[in-house]
Amino acid sequence: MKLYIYEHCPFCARARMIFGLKNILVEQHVLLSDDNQSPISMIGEKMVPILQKDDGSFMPESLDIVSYVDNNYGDKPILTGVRSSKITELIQQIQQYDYRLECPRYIKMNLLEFSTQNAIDDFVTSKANKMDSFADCLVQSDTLISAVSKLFDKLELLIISPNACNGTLSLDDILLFPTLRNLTCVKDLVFPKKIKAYLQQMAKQSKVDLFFDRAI
Ligand SMILES: N[C@@H](CCC(=O)N[C@@H](CS)C(=O)NCC(=O)O)C(=O)O
Repeated sequence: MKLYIYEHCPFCARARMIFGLKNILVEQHVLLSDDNQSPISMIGEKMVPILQKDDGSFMPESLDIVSYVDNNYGDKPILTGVRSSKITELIQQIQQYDYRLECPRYIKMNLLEFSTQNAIDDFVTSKANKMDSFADCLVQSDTLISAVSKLFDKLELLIISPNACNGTLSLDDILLFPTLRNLTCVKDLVFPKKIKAYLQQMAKQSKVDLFFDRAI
């Protein structure tokens, strides 16, 4: 199987996780951010992740990919744990702030999808009407970091184990880890102890890298 992704894409991280967690080999291919043609030729629109199955057909939508792999590969499904509405709520609250912290940083981190100037320009243009300018977002960093930190204090109390946020792997891990992982690109954001241990353990288990080493 082959997975088409962007390195920064949290939806792609969801799909990557299930392969890593189940120890299933998948070839990962990073598309350039301005490559419209490849995804359109596969699924009819510009969107990643895209899974190319063994039979050559293409599957979009991160959660469909997760469910397909979990139910059809390996001994048995692993996302069996019960979900927590408190985790869902906190993810939604973090997502009010994270995009503005991350987007201006992504383009400076030598990610493969941004390896040409045109790919960077295309990304910046695509966000221009949807959010504050990247320069304005960077100015807001301290305020945004402070808001995320307050939510981290609440999340810290909810993490039951570094191996699975609710104690047993569940869809919550597939949703929570990518959200936290992307925030590791923010240098001045402090991760409380349990959240950091969760990030590090989940990165190891799922084989999805963190951004601490290139945080800005
Ligand atoms: N519902 C989709 C959302 C995927 C998505 O929004 N991917 C973004 C990248 S993070 C994308 O491909 N956007 C189109 C673009 O980059 O132009 C999923 O869960 O897979």
